[in-house]
Amino acid sequence: MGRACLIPILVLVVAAAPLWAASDDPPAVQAATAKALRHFDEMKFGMFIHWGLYAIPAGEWKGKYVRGIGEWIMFREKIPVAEYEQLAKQFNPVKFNADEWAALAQDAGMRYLVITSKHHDGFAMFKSNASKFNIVDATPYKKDPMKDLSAACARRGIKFGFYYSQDQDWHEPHARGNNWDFPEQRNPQIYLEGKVFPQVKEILSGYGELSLIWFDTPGLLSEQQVIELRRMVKTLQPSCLINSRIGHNRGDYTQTGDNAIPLQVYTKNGKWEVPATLNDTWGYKKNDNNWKDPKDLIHKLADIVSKGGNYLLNVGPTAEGVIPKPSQDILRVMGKWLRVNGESIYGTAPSPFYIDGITWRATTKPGKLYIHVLNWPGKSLRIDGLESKVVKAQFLANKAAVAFTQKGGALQFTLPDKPVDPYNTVIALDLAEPEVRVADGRRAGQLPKRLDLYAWTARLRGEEIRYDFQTQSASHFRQFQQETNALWWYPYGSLDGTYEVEMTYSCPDNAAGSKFLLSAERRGARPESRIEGVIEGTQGKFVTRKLDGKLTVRPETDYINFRLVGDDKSAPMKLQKITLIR
Ligand code: FHN
Repeated sequence: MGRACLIPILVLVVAAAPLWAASDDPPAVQAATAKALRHFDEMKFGMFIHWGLYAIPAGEWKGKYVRGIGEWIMFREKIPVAEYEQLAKQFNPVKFNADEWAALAQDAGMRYLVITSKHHDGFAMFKSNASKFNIVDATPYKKDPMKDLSAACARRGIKFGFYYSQDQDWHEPHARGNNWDFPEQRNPQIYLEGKVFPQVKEILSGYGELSLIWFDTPGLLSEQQVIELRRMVKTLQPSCLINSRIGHNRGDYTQTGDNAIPLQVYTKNGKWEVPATLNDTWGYKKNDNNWKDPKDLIHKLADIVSKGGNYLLNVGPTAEGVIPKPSQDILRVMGKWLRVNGESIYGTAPSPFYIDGITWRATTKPGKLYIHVLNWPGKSLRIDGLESKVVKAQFLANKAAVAFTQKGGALQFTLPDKPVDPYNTVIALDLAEPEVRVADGRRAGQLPKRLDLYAWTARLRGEEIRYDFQTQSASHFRQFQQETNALWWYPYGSLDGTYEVEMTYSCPDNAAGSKFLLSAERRGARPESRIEGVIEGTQGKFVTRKLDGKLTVRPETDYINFRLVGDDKSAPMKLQKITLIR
């Protein structure tokens, strides 16, 4: 490839590099999978739906607010199976309208839809002969909404997929998760043969062509059991994609963590997807109104696509079958933006540049480069390192020409004072050649000496933490027993080295004094590298301070996180960014 970054080849690599040795599959299955992956890569944006019995308590149990994600209420409150089963008798989603849901996905510009056929609570939202604990046999509704939904999606050209919790099932003694009813030894094979295999067969047989099956939280099942599960899926529907959360590296494509966006362009491991929430829960919670701003979501869509991923954005319908109005409104704003700017998202390849800052992102197609201006830089924008000649530049929002100069490696746009599009102004560039060539030192995968980890690119963990767009900073670092509000960044192999660190933050003097911890960690292990310090007062002004100590981040590091430890007196501090210096 030399110095050039060849888009068609890049697309092929992204689409054709599965997670595991796909050669274990028969050739016809391999071909069907590769074709499905190419299509999956083009779609970019999908709707996730978490719908189940947990929408009845909706985050409250016996009059008490339950912290955390709504669909985990049974686990959090250790609700006995016999008691949880009673919820089914009340589940009657009379307002459910499959076509309205599919129409919403379509209006939002979502190209695929994935719905919970069975979540960890073990309740099947489809007619199942393998377990009576299903929507047709156990509820007054008595109908199978998945039949209508799969048909409505097919009519509207939306690819349809099922979420299925294969490992945790709190209803079953031999599955993982429920230690309050079933403390004795488990034999997962009994659970697999009695429930998982027959139900997976049911969902693959009764709902037309499944675009994908979305397994979750692997843990208990052995590699052999997972292989058997994979074989079953691919025998019934060879083109049905399997996500990485089937476990043991047996998926066709990767999930990042929930709401976790890789820091840089990430194509090493084949295709990937970010599952994400619109507020702080997946399943409906009546008091969760922490809705993300549509602008933020449009930025995140551009960010994810520019790094090579798909965005699977969740809605949590009520027990009556209604998608909450705020979710609908947000998604329609996204759809409106996509109707004008969709060519810069669908079917694009990732950025040929390394990701720097939060001003802009890039996506590409043969002969095209799209610059997504996320945070308006004022009257001009400079992009360094593009070697391909630009022959034309225009705003997608109004088709107006954009004035530019290109000298050496510097491409400079003259811009109006204010964004042309209030959400994300895309500048579409026509190049003189099909390939996008980027100078050595600027390409994706080559990082600069100083790399800013902005709060905006982190996953905000916790119910209280907030992001402020004005100051581009996060605050409310509160501490609770079960979860600490914190920022988590996901390098996904992009960083390797020992770095000096700066922190850009503000803190009122009277809130100063808490200890903070910045650490690089592997999942489930002790922090590999850490820097501790004390939040000093800054009279409420943003300052950049060098931290004592160095942070080592390895390709295997799962995340870097920032949090307060000890006490949360400094919770109102505002963290804008952490800068790593090589
Ligand atoms: O435990 C689940 C959670 O409830 C939700 O379904 C998410 C979606 O990605 N998956 C698991 C946690 O990662």
